[in-house]
Amino acid sequence: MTGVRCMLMRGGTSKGAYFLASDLPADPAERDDLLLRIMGTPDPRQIDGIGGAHPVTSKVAIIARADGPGRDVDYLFLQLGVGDATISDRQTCGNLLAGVGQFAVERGLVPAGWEDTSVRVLLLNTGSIAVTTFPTPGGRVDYRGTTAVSGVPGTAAAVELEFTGTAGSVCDSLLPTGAVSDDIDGIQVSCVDNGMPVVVARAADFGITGYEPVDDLAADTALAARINAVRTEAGKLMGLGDVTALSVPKTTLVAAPRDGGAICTRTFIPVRPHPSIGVLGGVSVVTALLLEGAAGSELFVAPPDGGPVEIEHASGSLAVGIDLDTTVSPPRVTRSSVFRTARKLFDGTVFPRP
Ligand code: NQM
Repeated sequence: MTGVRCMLMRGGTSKGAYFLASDLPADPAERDDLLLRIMGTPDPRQIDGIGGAHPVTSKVAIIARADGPGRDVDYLFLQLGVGDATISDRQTCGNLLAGVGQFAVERGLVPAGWEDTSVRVLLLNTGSIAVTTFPTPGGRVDYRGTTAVSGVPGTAAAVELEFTGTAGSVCDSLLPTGAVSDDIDGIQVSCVDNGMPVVVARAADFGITGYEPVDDLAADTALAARINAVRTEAGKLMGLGDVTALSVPKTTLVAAPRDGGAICTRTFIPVRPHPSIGVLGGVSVVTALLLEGAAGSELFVAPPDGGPVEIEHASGSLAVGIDLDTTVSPPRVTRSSVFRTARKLFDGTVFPRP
């Protein structure tokens, strides 16, 4: 039986299989079929593959040496379904991005610096560039460190991710419906794409407080149906067409912060509750809430010192550094950054289901 070289990594609060593009078939249909069999999709438990039975652990990163100027590597992200045989390149993933630089160094695509290494990454799904910086003492990747990430036990080495040019990277523009807010089925929503297409709405408008534990939300099938109806309609307004089989847009329901952050969130990917919040998903939510008149913007408490925006979520909080262009009205997020951690879990050969 033929195996495929693969590294399993935790990136931020997600986990995925990382491959060199050259270790996979060049034909996308052949590649996708192979990846579904590697991850164990379709099966709610992914029992015959290495997927973790949740969208945040059913992810693939494919990395290649840069195929053009201005960056070091190219990163293609694929979101695999769990119970459904779907595979989509219509979104990127900022969490798996947290392991891309280290993977590139470990596979010899990029030389390591003596203390830190910065890798310029082209996000092939969206066309934007991110810079990832991580420790490489003595020229070797060191995953150990003291940085904690909500939703991940223990601590590990900090990975800084910096994003530019994310506005409208999946849809055509930052506000793909052309408006700061829209009405869908009597619910005020704001549809934004600052690296991830997200529908933002008030939790109260969906009949929840926005502080519920993830398990309660996961058991609420009426809520899932409501979210699905709204996001399907939003997908059309956002120019994404029929999003039934797509993982975007995500939905984030917001409530007033209650742990000292700027906003409290519960996110659905696309209808299953996220244990925390995605990286670019978080950037897009903050961007929406900075717009006057956006759904839930009145609940947003801006940090007093212009420091990072703390997004409260179901397992803690995510701090997002935001650079604002205040010369335009409303202000625009021009650059964003987050700290994550990542860890190599295994490096070896994976054997796909026949
Ligand atoms: O928004 C989950 C995750 C993500 C995506 C999702 C992400 C991002 O937590 O950049 O990281 O929204 O499906 O990995």
